[in-house]
Amino acid sequence: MLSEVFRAGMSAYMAFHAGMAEPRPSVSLSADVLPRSSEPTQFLIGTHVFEDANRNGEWDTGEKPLLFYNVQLLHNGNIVEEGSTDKDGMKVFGVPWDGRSRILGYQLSFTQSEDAVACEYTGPRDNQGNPTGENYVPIPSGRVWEVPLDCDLTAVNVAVCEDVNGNGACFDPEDRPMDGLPVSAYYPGSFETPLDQQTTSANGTAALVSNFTRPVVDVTLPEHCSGVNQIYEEEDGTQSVMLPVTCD
Ligand SMILES: [Ca+2]
Ligand SMILES: [Ca+2]
Repeated sequence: MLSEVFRAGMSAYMAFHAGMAEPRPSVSLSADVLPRSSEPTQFLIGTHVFEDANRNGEWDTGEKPLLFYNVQLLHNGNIVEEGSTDKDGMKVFGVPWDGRSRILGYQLSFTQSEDAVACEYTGPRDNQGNPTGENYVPIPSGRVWEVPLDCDLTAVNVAVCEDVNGNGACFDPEDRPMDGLPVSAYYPGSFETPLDQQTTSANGTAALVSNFTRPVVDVTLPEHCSGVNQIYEEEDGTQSVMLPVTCD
């Protein structure tokens, strides 16, 4: 797939760094392009990392962005800039550009941290089985590489109740499930952008998904209520958070 923005001299590749115990993809991208426009003064290179739930290698509406994955921009092997994927699973860098010359020698390196769930790359590969750089979308004065991953996302089940019988647990017949409460999962220490956000249902529960193994769960309670949550990990790895609440 070629966009009108590029007319010649383009090559791109991605490569997994193999040999890891678990499939935590590291993807490197390289752009070598000859853009046509003479107006822009920078060229944008980025990644869009997402959960490819249906494993078709493409982003489909509703497929979850994967946040807080580290992306490095390298030029001739040296790190120029780095940052994390945002709420849309995107990290885009601007590189200097005179609007005419080729963009050469840039790479994007993408890694997941130790506490990220295991994922498998589902995008296009070359005949050696390595991910290729064919999977990108052109944007004005730039391109964004799609990084589709099929991940073993962590499920977090949340239950919130007014603990009427005061035994520190929900699900007793007299307890009152609390519905309509916002619940969010956060990457520890990053409380501005939730990994997932839901609202408790009529039975006081919500199911969150996370691309990290130990998300922080936040429940917004009514002002006159308070509670201390209890976290359980079930045998299948599912995490459950029970929040028995006392209200004035
Ligand atoms: Ca898909
Ligand atoms: Ca109770």
